[in-house]
Amino acid sequence: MSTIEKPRSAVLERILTLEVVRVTERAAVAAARLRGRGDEKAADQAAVDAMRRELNVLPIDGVVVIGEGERDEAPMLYIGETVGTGGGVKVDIALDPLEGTTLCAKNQPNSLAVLAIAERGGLLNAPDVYMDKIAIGPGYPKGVVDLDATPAENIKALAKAKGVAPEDITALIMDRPRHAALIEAVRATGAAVQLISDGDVAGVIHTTEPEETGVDIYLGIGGAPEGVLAAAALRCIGGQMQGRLILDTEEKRARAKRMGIAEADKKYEMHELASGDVYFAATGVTDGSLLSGVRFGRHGVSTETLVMRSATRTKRWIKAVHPLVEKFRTE
Ligand code: VTB
Ligand code: MG
Ligand code: MG
Repeated sequence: MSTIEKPRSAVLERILTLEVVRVTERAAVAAARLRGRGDEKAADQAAVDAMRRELNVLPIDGVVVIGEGERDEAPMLYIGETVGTGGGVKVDIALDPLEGTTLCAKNQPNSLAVLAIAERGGLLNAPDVYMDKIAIGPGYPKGVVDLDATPAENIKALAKAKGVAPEDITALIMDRPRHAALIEAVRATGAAVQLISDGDVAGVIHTTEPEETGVDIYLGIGGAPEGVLAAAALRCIGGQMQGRLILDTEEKRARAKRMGIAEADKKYEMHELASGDVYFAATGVTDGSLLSGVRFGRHGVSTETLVMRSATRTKRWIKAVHPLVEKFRTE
């Protein structure tokens, strides 16, 4: 019943699933060593360095189009940085070596090492600004919710499509003062609001397994890089998502324009955020509802990774045990 959206792409065919997994595994282990130390920057830097090293041994001609950190001066894998050994397939890369730096620093659930790889041109070159997002899981009629509808309209439409009362809907929203009106509007419908402190890539993915997570819809404003990464994930799993960049200053509009964004208030559909054949991988750093975190055990380091591909909709959960702990040491 699930339709394959596009014939298998010859371009990405040669990128082995396991190679993508290695990249997020390395970043996750590096960050996990600094879990719970209260030092977000150090954990982020460790993840960035590990991811860069691992990306650079992949047989790809890669360009980073979504990095992260501009906004909070976090260490970056720079937008425009070329990665890989070169000469291989031409791909665009979106990454967040440590998504949820604060979660990692506090050793709280759902920090992830995240990577998406697409055919050249397949990922929106978004600046590191905020993005307004809406996402739901698979199985709903197209357009049942919309970024331009009110929260009440969206909750009611979703409840109707699900065949339940608005009271039976749960919306996941980041706990921020900027969401006060949104939270109030959702609660006014009778729906439940689940607040998260950080981590909206995981947040969006939560909508795809409502039976497991209890989450039906993701709403609110988070990072634009995380929006593109979340869209890449949903392309692989199914579901619906829209996003709109928040370009609320002249400086941001100019920056977006330089990155090729002509229409400042455009509402992006999921397929415009991430198109063509896309790989998505996430390894758990801290324990979470999607993935277990890294374990430093007596017999080695254990990791858990979800890796998926949009062309085939294959999802793989790769649990790995790495007895050779030395390989994770930074050179
Ligand atoms: C957002 C969100 C991320 O950080 O970027 C958030 O997309 C930062 O938001 O998932 P604030 O500026 O309001 O703190 C995360 O939650 C974690 O990187
Ligand atoms: Mg980051
Ligand atoms: Mg992030």
